[in-house]
Amino acid sequence: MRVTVCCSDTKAAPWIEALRAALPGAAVEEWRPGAPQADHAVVWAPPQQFLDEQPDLKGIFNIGAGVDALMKLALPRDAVVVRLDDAGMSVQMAEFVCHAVIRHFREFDAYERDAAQGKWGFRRPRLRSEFPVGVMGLGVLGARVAQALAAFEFPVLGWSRSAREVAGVRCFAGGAQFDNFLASTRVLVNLLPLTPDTENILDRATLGRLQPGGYLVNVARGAHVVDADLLALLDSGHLAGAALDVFRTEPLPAEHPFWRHPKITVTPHTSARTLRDESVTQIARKIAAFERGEPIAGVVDRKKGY
Ligand code: NDP
Ligand code: OXD
Repeated sequence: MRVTVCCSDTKAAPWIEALRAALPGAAVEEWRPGAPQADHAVVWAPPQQFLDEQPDLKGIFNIGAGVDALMKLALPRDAVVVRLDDAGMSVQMAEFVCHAVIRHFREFDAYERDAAQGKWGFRRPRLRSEFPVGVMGLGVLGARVAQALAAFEFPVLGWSRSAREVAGVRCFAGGAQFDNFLASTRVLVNLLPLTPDTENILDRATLGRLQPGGYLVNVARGAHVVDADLLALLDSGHLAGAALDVFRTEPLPAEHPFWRHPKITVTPHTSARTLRDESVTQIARKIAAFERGEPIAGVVDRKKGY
């Protein structure tokens, strides 16, 4: 069996070494133009040329949960596209989102500013019941995040495409229940995949329906947000702030207003990092299961785009 590795923005060598150890019977090589046809590919944002030269791939294994970059390309018709299924990311996402929500709710950002001025002052405790948190996307990451928030006793709501049940979470589904979900939400957490249906979903209309004093935590993709609409709602005071981990252009350009906005906290796409060991173990197990003809988790529905 031949496995080819093609990653932009990521060093291939450590992945190849780890995949060779996990798949001892396989020939694992970095892809170069003109390389022989492989059975499976392990990729992150590969160029179109790679896919054009590998038309008979059986499996394309993405080293991330989001497949939006891959879905923009012309893929071999019969290849099964597989994304990372947690692989150590859901606990990181839960940490990141709980930190962002609690930092805002408990006003730790304001206490940090006070401390920098040597100021000892208490703020009036806020009521959790006044900070319902709505999680968009109740998949592998969103469901874990929603449950972690519920453990801190926030009222938690969730929204997904099809109806879901998550313990401790008031679930909404589909376009028909979107407005109701938004109107019941003050802190909005985005964990949707980026697809044609969800691009620009966080615009003036959507964010404007949040309860006054709303807060946005975007940990999915930058192209979900209409940047100018978010800035306008922050400046009008309808939104109290935003924690943004993902951006339309990454790295976030130095001149982008998000860097300097007093109500925005920027982090560099770091909310849930791909962990190589966990990811290689998962991918190697899936390749072996696939070759045995067994079903595998994390297969992308190409029609839905995630
Ligand atoms: P999943 O595929 O497991 O979950 C996606 C969820 O979104 C599902 O609940 C799905 O609904 C819902 N959804 C999709 N389309 C729509 C729609 N049009 N309307 C309403 N709900 C919709 O994905 P993951 O949880 O694994 O990952 C989510 C995203 O997180 C990734 O696609 C990626 O972009 C981002 N991510 C960001 C990282 C970072 O470091 N910032 C790291 C990892 C991932 P249904 O349940 O009905 O299918
Ligand atoms: C992912 C990411 O999709 O890191 O896994 O953004």
